[in-house]
Amino acid sequence: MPAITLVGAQWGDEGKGKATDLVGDRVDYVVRFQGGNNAGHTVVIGDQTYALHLLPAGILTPGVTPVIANGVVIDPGVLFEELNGLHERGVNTDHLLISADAHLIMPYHRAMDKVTERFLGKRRIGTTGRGIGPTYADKTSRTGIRVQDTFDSKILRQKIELALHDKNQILTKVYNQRGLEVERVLDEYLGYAEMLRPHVADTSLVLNRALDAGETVYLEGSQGTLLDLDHGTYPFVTSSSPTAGGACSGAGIGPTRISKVVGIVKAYTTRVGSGPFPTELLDEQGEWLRQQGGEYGVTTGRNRRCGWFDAPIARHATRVNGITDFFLTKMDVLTGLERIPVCVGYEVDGEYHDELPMTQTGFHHATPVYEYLDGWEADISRARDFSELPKNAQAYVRSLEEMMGAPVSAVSVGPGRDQTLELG
Ligand code: 2SA
Ligand code: GDP
Ligand code: MG
Repeated sequence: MPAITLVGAQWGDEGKGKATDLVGDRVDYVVRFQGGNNAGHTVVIGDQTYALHLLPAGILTPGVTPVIANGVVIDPGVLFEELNGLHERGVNTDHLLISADAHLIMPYHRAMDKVTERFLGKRRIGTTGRGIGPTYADKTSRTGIRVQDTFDSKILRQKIELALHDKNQILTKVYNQRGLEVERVLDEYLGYAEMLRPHVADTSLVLNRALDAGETVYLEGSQGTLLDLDHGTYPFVTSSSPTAGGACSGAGIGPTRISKVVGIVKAYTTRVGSGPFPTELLDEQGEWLRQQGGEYGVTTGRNRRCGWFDAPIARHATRVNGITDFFLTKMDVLTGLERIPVCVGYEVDGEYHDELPMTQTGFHHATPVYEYLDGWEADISRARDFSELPKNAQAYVRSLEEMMGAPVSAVSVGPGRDQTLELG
């Protein structure tokens, strides 16, 4: 059996938590392969709502093995807090597997994230402040600290000493902050070792063996394509690779294992954090979308920026991920609009573009060119079959499908499990 990847096709928050939860009983492993506790994935099961940050949404489905793979960055304090929170709600978390190779978010990473954002002022990225960027930066500089390092106090001490030698200079001399003490950081992280140990495994080996044995592995992306370090709106991106290629390196499986790449896309667009957003609505229409859609950050509580659907962005996602089909969410949010603008291309410095401009400057200058699709009045949140949607809602889905360049296999009309329409 194959591996299936779920990737956000926009700027995140498309509904990955819901989509992952839905496939839970059809898969054996659910794997987080990048990012960390910057993510906020919401799962609604009956009258219970869960907000997952670091743990894969599959942890909520009995029988599924949840995996935090090598590409993820782990803040151990947050990990155990999240595990305890679920445990208190009766969720069994004992079977969680964590890669020995995953990097750890350290206190100085969180501190660096905050001070650099403060320093950037108006030019800030708008990060979640969780230390994600500095942790991946250390990984790339080969000065990162991995889960397995907590098992060797000598190595851990050496690595923390080396890291703090630099980080304390920067924190104290450049940013006028208090430095961190080696002993305190060392004690804290050695303290995590015994709690981590029962979960730690060679997750790449586990997943490859599972695939060989015919089991299904589901790779749960976080953030989205336009936040990808390479394929997003750099520098206004996260520091990992939330695209399908990132799923392979972040989980340690080969691309030939992946048989399906599901793109998850909202019927409109949102973004949280800074950076270009051509269809953004800065007026009461944007506020209306925010309220109708409940568009507030699951991790930070920040207002999400809202705008109309942007087809060139979705096409870009189809291409860079090799999306085989789309899960289209939040259709219910658009109910009540007479006409719905959809961005089909951009005007950039007097020139028409039907794909993303090649440069960031071009994207910053992009003005959306809209086509207007007819809206619908009837409440669609109770629809249980595509044929029950008003004609104009069906036509909206079909138009998006054509513009995105891959078929829509499911439409979501509300946060609940049953508010999902599967298309043949
Ligand atoms: P970071 O913290 O270094 O990853 O921030 C870099 C950019 O990535 C964006 N980012 C996100 N965008 C959407 N949703 C995310 N998760 C939370 C949610 C966000 C929240 O589910 O609502 O609560 O604010 C997420 N995580 C990172 C971030 O906004 C920066 O633009
Ligand atoms: P994720 O990061 O991609 O998992 O998405 P978030 O959880 O950050 O944000 C999606 C929000 O929309 C959550 O509150 C979901 O419960 C909710 N949601 C998901 N699908 C739908 C839908 O079709 N309609 C509505 N109204 N809400 C939805
Ligand atoms: Mg989210």
